[in-house]
Amino acid sequence: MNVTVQQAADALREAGDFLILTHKRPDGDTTGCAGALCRGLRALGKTAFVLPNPDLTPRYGWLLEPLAAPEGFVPGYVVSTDVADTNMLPAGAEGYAGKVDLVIDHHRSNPGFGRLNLVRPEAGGCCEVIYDILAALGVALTPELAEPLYVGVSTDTGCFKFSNTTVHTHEVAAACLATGLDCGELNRRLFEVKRWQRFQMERIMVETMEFYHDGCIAVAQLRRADLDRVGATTDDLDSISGLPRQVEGVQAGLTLTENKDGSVRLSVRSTKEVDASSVCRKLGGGGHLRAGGASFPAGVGMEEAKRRALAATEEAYRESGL
Ligand SMILES: [Mn+2]
Repeated sequence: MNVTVQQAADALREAGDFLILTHKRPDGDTTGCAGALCRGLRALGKTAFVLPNPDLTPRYGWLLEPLAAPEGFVPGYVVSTDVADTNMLPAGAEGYAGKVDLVIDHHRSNPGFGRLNLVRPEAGGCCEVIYDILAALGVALTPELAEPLYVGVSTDTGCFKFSNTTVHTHEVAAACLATGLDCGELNRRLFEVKRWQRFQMERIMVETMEFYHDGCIAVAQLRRADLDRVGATTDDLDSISGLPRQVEGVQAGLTLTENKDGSVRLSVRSTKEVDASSVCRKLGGGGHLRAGGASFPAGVGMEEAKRRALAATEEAYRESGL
């Protein structure tokens, strides 16, 4: 059942013993959402925890580590935040697939896998929806709530520069700044400072980049051997898939990353001419209009993954008549 912000807030007010779920390969938005919602519910006197996510890295781990559910915690109410579908639940959370009481999300491909579903595709960051729910619950914004909310809205909008940035995104950011949040320092940590390993991976992406469809499609490859040689971590790859789209003329930037287990991850970043989510859906994935992802199992290999990703992108071009 689809619900409004008010109905979601009412359901949360009635319930207790909350467990909050984040998605696979957690980003700033899902960790920001879970961190802010957990702290907001605690401010109401509720018991609330975030389910530990084994994919969590130091980049965003600091937002959730103090909120981790203790072993054996039996939840009374399960909420997922920024999780597009049950196949995006991380290892250890699969058992909750049919047991999510409230889905809070902003992915247009979300099928509504919860008992209650609040999915708002127009929200730049899912944290904007969390902000509205906390407001409906009457939770006052404090610096400790503002920090995760700001991390979510800023990272999901590329620091307020992607096309998903709205008036509401800025309203949420303004409310966060009003609590005294040091956005300059946070932005520097989130968007400016990079490890040297990251710079080397960007160089490798540039070297591997190939162009198709009259320069409208760019494909970059991050091979496991290169990642290992450079010593790049998951955090060094955060948002790196935005790079191919920065090349002038590119409308669909495809980044293929070889995982440790041999599977290949595809990230698509697009301009207004290409629906990234429709490209990824053809490959069993999903996402947003301008950002999507899909995975190829081990055994497919980089070359075949590239061929399939290109074919899906060309098909999306044919469908749109461009
Ligand atoms: Mn998000």
